Amino acid sequence: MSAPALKPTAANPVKVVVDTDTGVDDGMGLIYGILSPELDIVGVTTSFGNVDVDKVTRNTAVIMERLGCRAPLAKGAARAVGGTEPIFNPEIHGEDGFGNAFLPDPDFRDLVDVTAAQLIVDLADRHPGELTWIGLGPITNLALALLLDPQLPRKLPRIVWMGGAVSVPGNETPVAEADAKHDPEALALCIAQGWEFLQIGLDVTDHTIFEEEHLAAVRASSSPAAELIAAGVPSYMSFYENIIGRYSCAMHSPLTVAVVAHPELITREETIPMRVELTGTITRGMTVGDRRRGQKSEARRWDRSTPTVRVAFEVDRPSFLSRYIERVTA
Ligand SMILES: [Ca+2]
Repeated sequence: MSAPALKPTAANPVKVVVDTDTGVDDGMGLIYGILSPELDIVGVTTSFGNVDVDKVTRNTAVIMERLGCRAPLAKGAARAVGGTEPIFNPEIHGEDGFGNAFLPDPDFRDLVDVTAAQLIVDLADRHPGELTWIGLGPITNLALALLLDPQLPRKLPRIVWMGGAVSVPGNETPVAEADAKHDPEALALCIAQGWEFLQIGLDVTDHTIFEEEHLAAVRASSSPAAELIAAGVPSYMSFYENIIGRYSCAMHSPLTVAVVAHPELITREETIPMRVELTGTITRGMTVGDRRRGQKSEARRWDRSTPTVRVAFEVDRPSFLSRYIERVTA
């Protein structure tokens, strides 16, 4: 199923549902989404992932309330549809899931009494053919929404998901990216739907880096967004410093939100057949894209029914980072 390419503008924004496991970088992504006039956030849903779903929902509500986002917020999955036990990462995202900022409790003023999966189905019914689903964590809620409504792909045309690693190593294991590893069965189900599915994986996000100069710019601003980021990001940067030797962090989720607002940020992408490793003893959760050239032989080609996914391989990093800093410090 192919949907027309989007060119969102402030006058003609794209309607989005943001599904998040906030999470420092996810919070930074949600912040960018709320501040972007090219995006009309019609719903926010939460998932387990970086930390448990209660902490995620709390962090998400804090950000929405501080920035005046009045979209309905629904709490989602606490664990994988595939039954995998969740593994949380407080050493990366903090005990509170937002960089040990321990921000005051939100009011949960827009928390609705339906599950994330139900809210996704309801919003797709309310806006048929119009929504883009932006996933910043495990893809569990989308898989659950599909199980509630198998017609969902006809109503919800576009999926943009942060996760996977096709041409680079994983981060949770040598080959698996964390969000893919959290719920590989959900990912396999979702990519099999024939959706227009854009994957923003470690291929591009690991090289899109928030540096000390960006933190300095954020600290120099007193905007509500900058204050949130300045509270959450330093401990996340310290975690990366231990890994890559630089006080900095990867902008996984912010980049994913930004390419929906500004599709031209993607400068190279390929549409490739993709499979998710479900049974490997050391490779479970790996996103295996077939990038072989010249595989004309039927015997060596993957089955034609293999789902294809658009995978971003290069982005305009300077433009993204300057837009990000400009918007959150304004
Ligand atoms: Ca995430």
